[in-house]
Amino acid sequence: MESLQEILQRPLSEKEADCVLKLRDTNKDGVLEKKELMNDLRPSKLQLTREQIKEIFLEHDIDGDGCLSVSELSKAFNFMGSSLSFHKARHGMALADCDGDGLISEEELDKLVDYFEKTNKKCLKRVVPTRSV
Ligand SMILES: [Ca+2]
Ligand SMILES: [Ca+2]
Repeated sequence: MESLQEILQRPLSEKEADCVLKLRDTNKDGVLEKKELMNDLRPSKLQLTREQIKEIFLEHDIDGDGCLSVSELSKAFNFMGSSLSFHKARHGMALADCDGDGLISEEELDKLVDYFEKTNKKCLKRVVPTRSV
């Protein structure tokens, strides 16, 4: 699985470019300025609004069925810099999938955003982030 750093080393697909723009374009004018590119994007410093998190999840609906599968979730977590993204995707799925169909629909997405925010806060509490491979 690729990290954001690895993704940025190759040409981006249009979806990925949109996502990067969303993460980087802090003043939302659709143009990436040098100082925006220089922002530290480590997860603990990512200040995403709920709407942004939602949009990023929705943009990872790779097969376009309007729902997020575990593998799509895991890519989204990975994109937002989460470690253990697959584990978190499965955990988030278990928490947010109310009807148990194994997919996150748009109505279920709110719970997933809650989960993402919770796991991100946990990261913040850690004084020294551990990097496990
Ligand atoms: Ca999908
Ligand atoms: Ca569901």
